[in-house]
Amino acid sequence: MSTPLAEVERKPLTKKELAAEHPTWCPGCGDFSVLALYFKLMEKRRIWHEKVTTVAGIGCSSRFPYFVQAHGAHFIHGRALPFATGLSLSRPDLHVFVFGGDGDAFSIGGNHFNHCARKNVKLTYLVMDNQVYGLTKKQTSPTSPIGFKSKTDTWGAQDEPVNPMRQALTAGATFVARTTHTNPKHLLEVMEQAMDHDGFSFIECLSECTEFFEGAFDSSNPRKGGEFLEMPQGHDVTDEMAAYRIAGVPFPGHFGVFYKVQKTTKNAKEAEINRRLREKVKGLEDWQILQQNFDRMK
Ligand SMILES: Cc1ncc(C[n+]2csc(CCOP(=O)(O)OP(=O)(O)O)c2C)c(N)n1
Ligand code: SF4
Ligand SMILES: [Mg+2]
Repeated sequence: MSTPLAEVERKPLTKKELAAEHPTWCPGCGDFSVLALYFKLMEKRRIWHEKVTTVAGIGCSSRFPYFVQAHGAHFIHGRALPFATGLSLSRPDLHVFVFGGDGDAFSIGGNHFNHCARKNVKLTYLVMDNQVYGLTKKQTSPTSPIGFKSKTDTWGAQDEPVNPMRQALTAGATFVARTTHTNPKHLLEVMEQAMDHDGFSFIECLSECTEFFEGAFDSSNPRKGGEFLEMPQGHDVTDEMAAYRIAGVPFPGHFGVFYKVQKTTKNAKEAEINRRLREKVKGLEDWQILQQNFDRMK
């Protein structure tokens, strides 16, 4: 049997070939690191231009697809996941990556997050959590800690923040992990594992906003005197209750894969429905199937 062309002739894409316009993020923004590791992942896993699919909502972090020289969409604030769901269901040959911020994911897009997770749509959602609204210049976000002073809480935030790990677990996500922009090796490993997961994979990546919340994650960064804690020894990634408990460890908490189980994806269920329906209309052209539907509606 001959080797497929793609394997013999194509070299992995380089960063130069994948980079589009120069990122407009502020110097030192954590989002640079996520982009660099995304390029590394494409190179390492030999994902070609026509297979790279980067979707985002609105926010500094959501500018991501602009900076990738491949297919992608900068969609509506909080609506990246419904868009990506359609893409994932209709193009099983692609792995869809979705990037966004904490506001995009847990405020305006909170509803979509829960439903995409429970439906187990096959895609990877990486939230660049800076615990603030960066693009709109420092409002309290759903993950801002109590006491954080912003333009919307000049006296300091008072509301209990969302815990992204617990939110994802409760919503029914089948892969839940946490990493940080200051640990590139860890970030790449987690992204790779998420990509290999057959289902909805969620990553919270701490990504510092140097402009509006400088030093927010120093306590998780050994280079700044903090501590990077991996998952507790012997943690069973299929134990949901254990994952939930670990997610409750006070900030900066643990990093790694909290939870990973295999469940039937929305993609597989839809494919099965399509297969069964196709059986019923076997031998008919697409236009004849449409005609039948119209006739039924008369
Ligand atoms: C429907 C809608 N509502 C509000 C906005 C204004 N807006 C743009 S980005 C943003 C929040 C950005 O915060 P986050 O998602 O955390 O991303 P970051 O900029 O921090 O990366 C808001 C409120 C908008 N663009 N569209
Ligand atoms: S405002 Fe914050 S999140 Fe936005 S680019 Fe600047 S450092 Fe990054
Ligand atoms: Mg943010």
